[in-house]
Amino acid sequence: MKCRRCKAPAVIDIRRHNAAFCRDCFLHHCKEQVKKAIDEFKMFGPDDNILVAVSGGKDSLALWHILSELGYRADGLYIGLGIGDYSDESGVRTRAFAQAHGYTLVEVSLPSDYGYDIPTAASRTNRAPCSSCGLSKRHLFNKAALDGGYDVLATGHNLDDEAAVLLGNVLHWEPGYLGRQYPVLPAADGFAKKVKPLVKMGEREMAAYCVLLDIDYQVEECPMAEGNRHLGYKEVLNSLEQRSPGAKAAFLSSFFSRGHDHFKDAAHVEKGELNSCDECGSPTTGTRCAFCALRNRVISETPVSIGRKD
Ligand code: Q46
Ligand code: ZN
Repeated sequence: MKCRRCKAPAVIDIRRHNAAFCRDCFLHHCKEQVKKAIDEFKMFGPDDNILVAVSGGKDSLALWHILSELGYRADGLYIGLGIGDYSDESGVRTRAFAQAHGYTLVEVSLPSDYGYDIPTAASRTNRAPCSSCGLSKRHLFNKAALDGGYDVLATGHNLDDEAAVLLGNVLHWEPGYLGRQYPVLPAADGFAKKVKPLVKMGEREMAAYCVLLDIDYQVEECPMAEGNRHLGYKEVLNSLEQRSPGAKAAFLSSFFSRGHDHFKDAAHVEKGELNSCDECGSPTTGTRCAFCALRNRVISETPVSIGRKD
């Protein structure tokens, strides 16, 4: 197996590109793919300040590294979710990575700043852990990007993640979700611009990127992910990909180029008219945003002291 670019011995093959690469050409390829996504979807420019949501996993650490290598001004945002050892270790890895590279890391802790953690939220609300977790993260990502004056918030969702979400949205024909599923969501009143620069990168490639650069990432899966239906969708798509390499990327990219536009209006309709949350000022269709409602519900039964930042 030889490198497509320089003909040296290859260290990785990417079947959907029908190509193999040596170490250096693979690292170059990853940066090129990210650059391509940034340009194609007009994610941001060289003068923008980017906040990268980092979890300590391979995707977000690799994204932070690639953006910095490409010369962008990118700070990291780590949210401590209070998921036992998993969160402790993810935090340690993220801090060590930031320090080793001289990157700026912004930290928010759900337990110390907001008085609850994800396992408690899940049990107190009877919601799936990922539902409370996703809601909390979305709110805090947005808040950190706006409060910090960043132009854009970048997340490490990769091709596999996005294809799995798309399959779920299609299986349930969710027009509002389909309308919002795009690599760029523009800024709006109370909402930061959000981008996903890894949409052209597979999960396996991101792991290889970290291994080849000795990036020590959190390899453990989140212990609360069990039952997350996206894991099942990923398995289905992987077996499809096995049979016909490129199927996953084609599914996702054809949706972006040919399907998404048909659902754009549904996304706007679902948002409805927005007010400011009574408690935190975030946009909401009611009087209190979903984050404050969740937090109130969880902490009203949790006797802990709360040091609020907002
Ligand atoms: S951290 Fe949170 Fe994920 Fe764990 S509880 Fe689910 S959403 S799986 S990316
Ligand atoms: Zn609120």
